[in-house]
Amino acid sequence: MVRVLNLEDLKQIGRRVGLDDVAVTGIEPILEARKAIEERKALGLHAGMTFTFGNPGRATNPSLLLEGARSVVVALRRYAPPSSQLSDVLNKDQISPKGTVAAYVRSEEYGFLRKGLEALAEHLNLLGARTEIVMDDNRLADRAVAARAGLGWLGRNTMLLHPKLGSWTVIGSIVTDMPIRSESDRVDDGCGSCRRCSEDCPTGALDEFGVLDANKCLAWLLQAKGIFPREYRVALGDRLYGCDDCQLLCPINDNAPNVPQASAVRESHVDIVTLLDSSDEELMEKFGHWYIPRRQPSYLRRNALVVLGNSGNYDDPEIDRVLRECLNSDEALVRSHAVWAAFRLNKKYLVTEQQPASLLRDDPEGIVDAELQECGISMDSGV
Ligand code: B12
Repeated sequence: MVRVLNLEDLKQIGRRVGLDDVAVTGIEPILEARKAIEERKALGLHAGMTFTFGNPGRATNPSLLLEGARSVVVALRRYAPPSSQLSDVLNKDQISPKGTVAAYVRSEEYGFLRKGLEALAEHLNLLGARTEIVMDDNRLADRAVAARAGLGWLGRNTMLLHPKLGSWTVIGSIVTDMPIRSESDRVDDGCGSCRRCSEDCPTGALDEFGVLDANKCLAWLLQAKGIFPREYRVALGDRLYGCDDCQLLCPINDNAPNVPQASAVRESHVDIVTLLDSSDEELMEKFGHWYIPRRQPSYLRRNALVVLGNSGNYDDPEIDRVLRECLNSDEALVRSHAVWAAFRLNKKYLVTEQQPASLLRDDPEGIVDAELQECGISMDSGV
């Protein structure tokens, strides 16, 4: 016979193991969420992403995650918002270009969340319950289940907004066969008429309430395959991984309590020249915990070159050296973005000094040629 825990017990245990809030919901399918995912997919707003879009029916049906499932325990873990933006900490004339990393990957947040969920699941296991942990993967729409459990509302910026803790949180769940009673109600919308996130989004990806157009979302474009879309390269600014803009000015975060500095803090700003000088192995060792398309390090270089192009850094000889090397890269993806970066930094000479045959080699999709044309660079005349 399984002994049953109540929600207050779970919240208390959660706090001890690093989970800032815990709530419980049932295992019934989340029909509104399924509808939302399917509608957005039909409209192409998912921009080819898989994740929960791969199988919306499964991702919104927690009962499929564990045989005999009765409850879902959903937990939030807070992380520290970015304490400074790159522009606040750098004097561009003095310091080599840096790329900004989103706050949620500046520390081991998903690792801490998983540890907390494992510790909480252990309590349930000791009472005889079976458990399945799920977080940030394709099997469950984390925000939808958290909203149904009463951990917050789904905001205009699509984030789960906790009325006290705000949005700088990551979400994970434990599906269990233990029946847990929960009186938590859904939290009412607190965004009201506020449109800050829509106005602040650098690419206008959040025009409609609670709907993200991933075709325009910089966080997604940094993770998507192919060339970085030309129309969003300038808007990318110095973002190298992720984008925090839709949370940065969200008023719900103004009153959130401070988060103690996490241990195992990682770099918040990555040196772009060092990145571009690194081998494939070094890049994967350092950034392998990021979502990198096809696990190909050339995508890190692609993104770094857009950041470099936006750096406004004209005089440093190191920039010329690294751009020359990228223009000689074996990868057309790297060469084409190096063309753009050189053009944007007013360094066309770096391109025109190249041998056309070398620049245009091994480029089945013609992306280098297309980039040269877009930049108005003719390799024959050098103009
Ligand atoms: C794919 C994905 C992305 C994509 C697309 C994001 C998106 N908005 O869809 C990209 C790469 C752009 C991305 C970016 C980010 N992500 Co992300 N991402 C995911 C992932 C894997 C799936 C999200 C998803 O299902 N999208 C589909 C769309 C349609 O879902 P949605 O916008 O949330 O809409 C839901 C609601 O509208 C709901 N719904 C509609 N009507 C109703 C009605 C009711 C009653 C209910 C209950 C629900 C409901 O249904 C939809 C499906 O759940 C989740 C992890 C997971 N497995 O859930 C993390 C997740 C959403 N990401 C997260 C984070 C931290 C981020 C970033 C902040 C990272 C960064 N700094 O760059 C940004 C934020 C950008 C943003 N505004 O979303 C966190 C969010 C935590 C939170 N507090 O909200 C998650 C939950 C990961 C985690 N486990 O912590 N992400």
